[in-house]
Amino acid sequence: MEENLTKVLETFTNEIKAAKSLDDLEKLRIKYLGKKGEITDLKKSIAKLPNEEKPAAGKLINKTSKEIEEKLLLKNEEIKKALLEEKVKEEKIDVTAHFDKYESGHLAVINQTMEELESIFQNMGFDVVEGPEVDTVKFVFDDLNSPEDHPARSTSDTFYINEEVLLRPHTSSMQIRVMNEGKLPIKMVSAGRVFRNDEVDATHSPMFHQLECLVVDENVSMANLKATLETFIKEMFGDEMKLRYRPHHFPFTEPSLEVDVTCPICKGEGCPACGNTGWSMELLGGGMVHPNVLEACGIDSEKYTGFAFGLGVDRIAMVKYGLDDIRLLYDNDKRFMEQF
Ligand code: FA5
Repeated sequence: MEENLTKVLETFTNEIKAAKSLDDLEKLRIKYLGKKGEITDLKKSIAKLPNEEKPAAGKLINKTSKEIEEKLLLKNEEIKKALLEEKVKEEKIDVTAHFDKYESGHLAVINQTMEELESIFQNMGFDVVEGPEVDTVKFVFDDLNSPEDHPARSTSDTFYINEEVLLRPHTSSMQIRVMNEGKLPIKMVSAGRVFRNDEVDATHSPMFHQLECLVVDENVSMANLKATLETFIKEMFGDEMKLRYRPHHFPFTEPSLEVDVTCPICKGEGCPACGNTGWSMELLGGGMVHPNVLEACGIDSEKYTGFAFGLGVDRIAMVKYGLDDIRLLYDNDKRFMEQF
């Protein structure tokens, strides 16, 4: 019996060494410990032994059986560990591997500029207001003190939808909308698209953007207008930027002015881009709100005064980024857009 068991254990030890999979192990378990397994057979053969040999034989078989079970268990753990390691190796993420980047879009330069402007004015205590691009003749011209024969009213300058409704040619109609709300004092800005039948060139587009600014309160003066403009220009372009005021005429402000800034290309030295003047193109128009406009909105012009201005957002972006042609903002050229 002892000899038999030693042989069985020897063969088993060789076979388990060669086992590679859990399947192999299961086959070995059946071969040795299964119902018709070699150890089971030996156990059954005890019955045929003389009585005095039975206890020793039984003990020996149990010991060998236990040894086989332990070896199967150990090998089982070994194989499982190896399988897990293999799996981890296969699933390892190579963080240095090349992958195709998805291109993500971002705000267009105009919208970035508009947001920057709004944020500058918000920091100066202004409310940001939104209004419609399709507006009425009353708000765009009549209440803004525009004479019946003002050229801007003509169909060759402005896009009409019908006699009373049009695409706003400026954001100044927002002055009327806000003043009509009847809340004083007013300190607001409103930015958005405007439309004009202007011929396209380097500084004109038929659709462009303006930001309107309006302040109405007691004792508002031209000094407040200048201080606001100078603070905003420095916030937008830096301390070096200078302003130039030129007298102008608008029906809705008196006195009125236009503003240019230092040429962004030559920094005021004079160059072909600024026609050797050292000054940028015209950036904005403004002035003291005309008393007729205040009265049209039910505001006592004896008690209240105000200033207003409207600036060209596209031209602000051109100065900020040194662009020599407004069309760059609308061409949708990826090489241009990716730079912002
Ligand atoms: C006006 O539109 C007045 N509403 C501004 C104003 C508001 C004056 C409040 C007084 C009080 P103007 O037509 O000059 O003004 O236009 C204002 C700015 O819009 C210009 O200075 C310029 O920067 C820009 N602009 C005008 N036309 C175009 C265009 N076709 N393309 C691009 N920008 C333009």
